[in-house]
Amino acid sequence: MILYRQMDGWVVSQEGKLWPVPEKSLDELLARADLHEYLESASRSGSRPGTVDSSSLLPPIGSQEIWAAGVTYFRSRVARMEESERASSFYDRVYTAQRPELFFKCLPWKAVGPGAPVAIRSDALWSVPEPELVLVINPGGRIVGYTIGNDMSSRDIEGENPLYLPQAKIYNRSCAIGPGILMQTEPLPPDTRIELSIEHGAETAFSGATALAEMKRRPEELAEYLYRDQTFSAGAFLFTGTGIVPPDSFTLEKGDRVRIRIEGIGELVNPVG
Ligand code: DO4
Ligand code: MG
Repeated sequence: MILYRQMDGWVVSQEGKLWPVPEKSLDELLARADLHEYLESASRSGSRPGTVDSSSLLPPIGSQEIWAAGVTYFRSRVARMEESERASSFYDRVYTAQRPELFFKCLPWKAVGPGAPVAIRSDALWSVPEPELVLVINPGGRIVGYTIGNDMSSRDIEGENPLYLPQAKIYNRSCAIGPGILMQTEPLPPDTRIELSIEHGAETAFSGATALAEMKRRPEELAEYLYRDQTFSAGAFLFTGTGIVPPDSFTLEKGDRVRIRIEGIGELVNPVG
């Protein structure tokens, strides 16, 4: 059961059928204690044959803040230790520490949806997309769904000094989410694949894949740390970190196309504008 946000409202898609959700916002939905039962039973009885118009989807979010976890995969630890020679031990230490790295990524209305351009910082020389599983968490701290995210990053700025992380991560159109939210509370299977491909004209400039089993931390653990001593009255979105980093010789260019697939959720495609 996938929840999409179309121009004219929210819709549940299940087994080739669509059910227009009467609630106007994700905030209202995430506030429901019976969310999954409600969507399941209402959509089963009221849905009609149809598919979503994937050319006009909006970012599937309401007023939830977007946060991110970092260095949760070995590949991310290695890449960051390489790019930040003077501060490399920070990344090694956070990878093995009990407390995860969590950082603020984006206000919800700044995230772009499927098909909308993501951007490269004008003062960055080395940029990459970060393909990540994103947890959708309700106000009570429970994971109620999963979507796909692109945590665009400027590697040279972060590598120069870890204190520049917010500038490397937070700028206009640096965050993409979508296409929809897989509504389920059960954990995703560990062999769930995450795939990234970057198209440069007619060529594939980079492609890579990982599996959720490679993630060092459990999604529930990340959600628990995020909600520790912090209230999210509308719920929150939490990126879970990247396990795919292109080689150091690669930098994203305007006109490239970033394609991220997560099994069971779908595909998020964004041009680089
Ligand atoms: O430590 C900096 C950010 C890490 C990150 O965004 C990731 O591992 O995905
Ligand atoms: Mg990231």
